[in-house]
Amino acid sequence: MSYYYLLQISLVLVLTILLPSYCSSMAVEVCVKAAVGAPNVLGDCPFSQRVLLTLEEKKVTYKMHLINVSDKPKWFLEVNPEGKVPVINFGDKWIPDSDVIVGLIEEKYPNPSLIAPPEFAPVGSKIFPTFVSFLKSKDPSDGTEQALLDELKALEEHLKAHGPYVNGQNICSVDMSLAPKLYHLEVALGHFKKWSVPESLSHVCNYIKLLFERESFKKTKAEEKYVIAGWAPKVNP
Ligand SMILES: N[C@@H](CCC(=O)N[C@@H](CS)C(=O)NCC(=O)O)C(=O)O
Repeated sequence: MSYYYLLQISLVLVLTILLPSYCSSMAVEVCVKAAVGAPNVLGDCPFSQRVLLTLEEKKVTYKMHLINVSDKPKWFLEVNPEGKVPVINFGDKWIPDSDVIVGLIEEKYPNPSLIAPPEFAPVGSKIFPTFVSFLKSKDPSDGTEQALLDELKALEEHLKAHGPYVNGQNICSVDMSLAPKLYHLEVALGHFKKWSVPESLSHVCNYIKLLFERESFKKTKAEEKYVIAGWAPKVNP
């Protein structure tokens, strides 16, 4: 066997087997929020959980950095001057914004696909802001509760027609975004207002149950006490 033949074989081996397996073994790194008052515990950021959920559902190996957002480490601010979590690193630079991040995860790890039809992208998108207004409201007659109920009813109608998930039988990117927000809604409104999603919205209740039962969700959620601690200063400033 000639020297050049051996060299060629080695090159092919490196390019087709060793290099790809080395690259795929390099874990994706992701910075997420640490719990309020517990910097070594996963915190209550719904945007961070959305990214973690997406990685979990796609079975991507990742290394998590917990960031104490009230005392951000110097290295974190150097790589991400805006200082918000989540940020992700696929091997070269840190990328912020959960919308951008989940789009990139989908591109790099297309299986299983979490892509939803574009017309489903806005489903449930006003639930989080209406929940926050209702949570902060001190005036029971200011319409914030009704505004939230209207958004939940719209989700109910969507799920009735297309459920059990937003895009049918399989979970999709819209569910990844909504699940952590519905968790905050349940925990914070339950705690601060003794309020819960009406049982008459049966498709929404079933949807919430399905989402919260998923292993990916259980693994990436913040403990209830940290969700409450996170909202407390906003509810009673
Ligand atoms: N639009 C951003 C929002 C991210 C965001 O607001 N993160 C919060 C935590 S939930 C944060 O980093 N807060 C700390 C700060 O703003 O200093 C996304 O979707 O990633």
